[in-house]
Amino acid sequence: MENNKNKNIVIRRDFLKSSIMTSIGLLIGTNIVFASNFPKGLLPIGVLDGTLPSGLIGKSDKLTILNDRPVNAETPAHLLNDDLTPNNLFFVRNNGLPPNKVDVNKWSLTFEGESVKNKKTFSIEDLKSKFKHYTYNIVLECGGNGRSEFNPPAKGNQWSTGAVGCASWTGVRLADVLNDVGIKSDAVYIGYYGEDTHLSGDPKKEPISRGVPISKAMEEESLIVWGMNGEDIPMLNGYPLRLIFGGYPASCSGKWLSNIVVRNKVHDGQKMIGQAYRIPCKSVAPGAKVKDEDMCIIERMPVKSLITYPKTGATISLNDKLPIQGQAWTSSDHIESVDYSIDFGVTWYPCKVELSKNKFAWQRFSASIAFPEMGYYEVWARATDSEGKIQPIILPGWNPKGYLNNACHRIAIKVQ
Ligand SMILES: Nc1nc2c(c(=O)[nH]1)N[C@H]1C(S)=C(S)[C@@H](COP(=O)(O)O)O[C@H]1N2
Ligand SMILES: [Mo]
Repeated sequence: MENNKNKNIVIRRDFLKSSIMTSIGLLIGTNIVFASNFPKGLLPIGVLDGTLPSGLIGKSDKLTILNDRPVNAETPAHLLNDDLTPNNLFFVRNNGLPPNKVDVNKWSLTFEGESVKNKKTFSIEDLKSKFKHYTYNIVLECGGNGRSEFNPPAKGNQWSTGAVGCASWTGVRLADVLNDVGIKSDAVYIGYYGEDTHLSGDPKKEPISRGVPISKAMEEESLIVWGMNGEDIPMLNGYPLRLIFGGYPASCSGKWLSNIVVRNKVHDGQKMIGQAYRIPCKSVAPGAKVKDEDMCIIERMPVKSLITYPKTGATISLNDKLPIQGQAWTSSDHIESVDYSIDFGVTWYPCKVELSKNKFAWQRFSASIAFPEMGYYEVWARATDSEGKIQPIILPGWNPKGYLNNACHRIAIKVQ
């Protein structure tokens, strides 16, 4: 049965491949320029859309809701055009249920674990008064962003491109606080605990408790923050206190932060072990089953970009040039260049790329595009970072849980 089903899908794909250009062309009412350049298995995106209404506290109804228990909502690409993503548009990825009531004055953060010299607790006021404040613009991107493109599909939230945002975060350096607490020389990892509760309602179960290597914790951009874009952090994004680690999967950036453990081994909290937030240590064939011991923790996130203007599906006159804008980001020092293509990746032209305020912020790119004739086009963008790493055009390394899809973003344009 299963086999037959797969066979049908294959047959259907071939059928689609042969007739797709005509039928999609009819559907969008135009011809598809450069159709002969379509990579195998790539379908035009001009016919896809679907944003749902929303009821998220403090969040815009323009977010796309993937799940409401726990809450998971992403930002459509054209709403990520700002250098700083507004708080009400910033994506939400919850693994459990946010705390019911938060009293900022009673909130505390405790440092403990086998590699602290002495257990120590701070109020938010202590953190604010004892340590120097820093503000950095930092991108948070869920490790599963782009999962919806995996084939065979990966279970979990079917994020398209919007489990990402860049905000200005204000707080103190984690390193300053760790140095004040005093850590032993055998410390290798930190782990976080938050005040959210497990979906089951069982208070003994953690929804998530992840962390980072001590070297990452000690970086200057690694923060404990209370401010987001000059305001309190929204409830759904971790009010009143959270961690921020630039360039790592956002799952490391613990929300509703109440405890930090300093570990003498890799932290083994909820979703650090098994297959969660891990990829095969060595690449595998699509659909492969991988043993837990052959899965490695995701650390640095790959280079990526999004076209944030115009919105996919835009129409333009052949006499006009199309201005495009977008954001690109990396876990290396900075974005070196961004190129665009309007012929399905055959030829590429450079975009203008702005400098960022600090490492781990995203960088704006722009270009002005002239089209050769009327018809359906796709604009693709491809970023290269300061380590020379380039985005792949299609889904890179399939992995069982659907992480790290940094394939080029593309938008549909109709020229008439
Ligand atoms: N306490 C706690 N921290 C958490 C989570 C969570 O469910 N609980 N989700 C993590 C994951 S998987 C991601 S992608 C980011 C999402 O941050 P955001 O909701 O502010 O966008 O928070 C991380 N920190
Ligand atoms: Mo995530």
